[in-house]
Amino acid sequence: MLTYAVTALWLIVGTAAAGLPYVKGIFQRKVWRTLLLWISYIGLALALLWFILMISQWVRNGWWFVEGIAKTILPIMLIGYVPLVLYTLPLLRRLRVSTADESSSDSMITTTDPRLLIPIYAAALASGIAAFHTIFSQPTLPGLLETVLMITLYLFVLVVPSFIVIRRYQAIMKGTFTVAPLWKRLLKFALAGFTTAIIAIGVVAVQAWSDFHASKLPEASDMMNHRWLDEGGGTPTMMTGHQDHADHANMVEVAKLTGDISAPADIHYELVAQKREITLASGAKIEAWTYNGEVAPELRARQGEMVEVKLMNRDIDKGVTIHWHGYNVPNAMDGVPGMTQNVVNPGESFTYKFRAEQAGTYWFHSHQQAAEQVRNGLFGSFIVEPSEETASYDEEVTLINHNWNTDQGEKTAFKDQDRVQKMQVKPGKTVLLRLINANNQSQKYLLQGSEYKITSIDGTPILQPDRLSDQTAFRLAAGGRYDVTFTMPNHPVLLKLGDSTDMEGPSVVFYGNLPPDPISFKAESSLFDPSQYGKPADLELTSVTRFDREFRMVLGNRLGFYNGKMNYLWTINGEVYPYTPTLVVKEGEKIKTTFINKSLSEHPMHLHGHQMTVLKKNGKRVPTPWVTDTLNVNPDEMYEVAFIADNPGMWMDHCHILDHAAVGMTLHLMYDHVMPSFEAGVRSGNMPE
Ligand SMILES: [Cu+2]
Repeated sequence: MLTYAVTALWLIVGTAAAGLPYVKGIFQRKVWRTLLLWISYIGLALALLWFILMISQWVRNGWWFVEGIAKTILPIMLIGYVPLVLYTLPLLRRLRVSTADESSSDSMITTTDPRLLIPIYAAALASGIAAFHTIFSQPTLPGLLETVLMITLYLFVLVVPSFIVIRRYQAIMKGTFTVAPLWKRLLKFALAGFTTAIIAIGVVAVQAWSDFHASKLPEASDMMNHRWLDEGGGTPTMMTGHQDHADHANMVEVAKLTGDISAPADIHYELVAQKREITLASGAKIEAWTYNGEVAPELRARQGEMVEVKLMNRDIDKGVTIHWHGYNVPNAMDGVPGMTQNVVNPGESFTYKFRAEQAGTYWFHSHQQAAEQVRNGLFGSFIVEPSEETASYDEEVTLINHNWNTDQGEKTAFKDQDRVQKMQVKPGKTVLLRLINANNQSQKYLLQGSEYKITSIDGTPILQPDRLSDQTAFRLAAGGRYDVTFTMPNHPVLLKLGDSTDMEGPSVVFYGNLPPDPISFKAESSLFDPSQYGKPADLELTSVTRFDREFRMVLGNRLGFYNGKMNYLWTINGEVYPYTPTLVVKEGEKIKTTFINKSLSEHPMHLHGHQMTVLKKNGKRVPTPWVTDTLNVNPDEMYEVAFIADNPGMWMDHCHILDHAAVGMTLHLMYDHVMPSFEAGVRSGNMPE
């Protein structure tokens, strides 16, 4: 907003200044020049404010939030503003107090001085560029080439107005200048503005044209970016120097990374992907894509069991897979088409088999064209009971929420329940709620009528969880899970999705004898913060002082093309997949990743096959590090997380707002001794994003 206002101000100043030599009358001149000077002061003050805001963001959030702007926009702003301060403002000040004969040629020379006018146009254009880039295209990790190119294009656009100003000045100096009638002057001015705009549009169009062509996805790819292998500053890997790493011994293919599945299955499920019309509790209908014709079927296993799930595809045209979200299965069972398997087309099947090592609340979903398929319903819950029954609960409820496209518009529901659900629970009983957010954005939950505890985050138990008051709301990342327990009191307990003031969201009423009517919610007074909750767990990664590799993922946004379509792009390190870097690690290493969100949206960052331990938030150590597989990173936030590279393979690391991943907000983690087995793209029909 600030930069847009500054741009507008300089355009006004520029227009008014161009008319300076033609103002008639001593009084009018005085007013005109005074106004000009003051508007210029305001413009300069606002530009200064922009600069101060940038510095303060640097101080508050860190260098990575301003690095792109500082390297590209700041030089342009300086080119625009330094001459303005050095020449234009002193000239304007002198003009205002000038007592010279107003009709003299001296005055004419001063008011048409290029040093008066060109810096104003330069400031206007610089501010305009700053405004555009702040919202539509934040530069991220720019190279010297990008900076030089931007400055060159900027100077190029300034050529036309500068040329006109200089020519008029030369005519005056030579004495060949004549004052043309007003309409002629206005026409000339408009023409000059028009030409400048055409040149600016031309520059943007040429860039867009080349972006459009460069954005087309390859027909086939092994999903690695061989031109940007990021080794995180660690020791050389087998992939260093981009050598053909297949030459080495001890290489292993993704398809072979199944883990030991020779033992017979302890539990077997069959899931048939199929289209089915589903009716929500409210009567709204969905043309759903389902597993087994159900909304969010639940698969259960006991820790230690060998789980076998046969996936069949009846009629999902583009094919399906199953990805076990948050579950660290061996790579070949991860369900990413084109990376860990081929997509399961109609009439085909694929059997997943893995040992259920982790207990807790998880979910599964298709990873083929995930933005569309998950939205349409290809997901379910996956619950693993601990091998040793330590459960301290009597009742257990899985609540998986999703946003449906129905014939009556968008509806949020727990499974197919988009209204109030009522559940009877005997007072004194302990209730475990397994909450899973299968929605495409973070969600707020309110539990009122009882104190409660959050006993587990993303499947990992919290050590000695504190009691939370029923005025505390909590928020789950897209794809995240919390286990919540409470003891049933003598009065009803209410759970609600969404804001307390909005009664639209689905809710659950737990009651002993009679359900209350009507139900109401109080506004919450605080929001749960996992970074200071319970007792700090004794986690291996919290005491590590030196990591083997450190990666940086700067999350940004820019307007651009993805696969030939104009989109608002969500970028990692300034790029969209397949141009995002491939992170390379060696088995056994300890890895740190820093997420820096300088974009305008939250991004739930999800790493496949590993759990991340959150170490720092905004540069400060968190009091209670916690383990997660889906970390919501809000705008202006910075998190440091760590993981152990203990699950060889190729793994996706992406934003779980699946629409963001679909336009490129994804990259891949590659173990250096692993070779791809599959290909993605239209040739194979494997569409993982
Ligand atoms: Cu995102």
